[in-house]
Amino acid sequence: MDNTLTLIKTVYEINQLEEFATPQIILAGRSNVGKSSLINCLANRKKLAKISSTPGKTRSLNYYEVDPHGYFLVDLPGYGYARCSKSERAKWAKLIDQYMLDNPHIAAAVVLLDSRHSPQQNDLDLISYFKHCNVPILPIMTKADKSKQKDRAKIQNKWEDILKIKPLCVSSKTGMNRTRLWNLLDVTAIPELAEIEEEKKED
Ligand SMILES: Nc1nc2c(ncn2[C@@H]2O[C@H](COP(=O)(O)OP(=O)(O)OP(=O)(O)O)[C@@H](O)[C@H]2O)c(=O)[nH]1
Ligand SMILES: [Mg+2]
Repeated sequence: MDNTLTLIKTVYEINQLEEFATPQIILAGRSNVGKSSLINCLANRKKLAKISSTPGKTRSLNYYEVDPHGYFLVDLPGYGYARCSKSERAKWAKLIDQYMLDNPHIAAAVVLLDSRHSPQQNDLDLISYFKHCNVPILPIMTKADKSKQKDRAKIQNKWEDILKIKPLCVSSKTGMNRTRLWNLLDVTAIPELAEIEEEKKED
């Protein structure tokens, strides 16, 4: 059975944050990298998360519940959006810091990287931030339909050198690696699911 996603909470201000004792996987990445599109692709719905060609569309922390497993995907606001004001950027940073602070329920951060571009400083900064917070990273390369396999492999290797993990290439347009990504998310949020799958194979 396919997982389903339901938006259960949207947070714009620090005082709207609440502690959920539920495993959480963060989705993060530069503005316009394709976070909202990936959520819609995973959900198999066109308009669950708002998509726009204007960068910086998502300005809130969005909690999506994953059924039947019961963990959350948490979409973080895009960063690196040059046209938004300094004070707005500082507000986002504070909201994210507060969300991360003393949150033992974060299982991992999916870091979305554009498969057409070499590693960029703001991607590296985001990765350092999660490392500093002791949050494991799952690198994902987005918009794979927009690049040639050969070019993508070069970028993938560069990331592998830096992260020591090979990013999974996905496309929200074609659905490439959608099921693999769901499996990865499921076992990262609920490690026991990996054991259950193994047992099924042995039976
Ligand atoms: N061809 C192609 N286009 C994509 C893909 N994913 C996203 N896009 C396009 O890229 C643009 C930005 O996508 P969004 O999903 O809104 O990006 P975002 O990361 O949520 O952006 P912010 O909300 O600004 O942080 C839109 O025009 C999408 O249609 C993909 O896999 N393939
Ligand atoms: Mg978005």
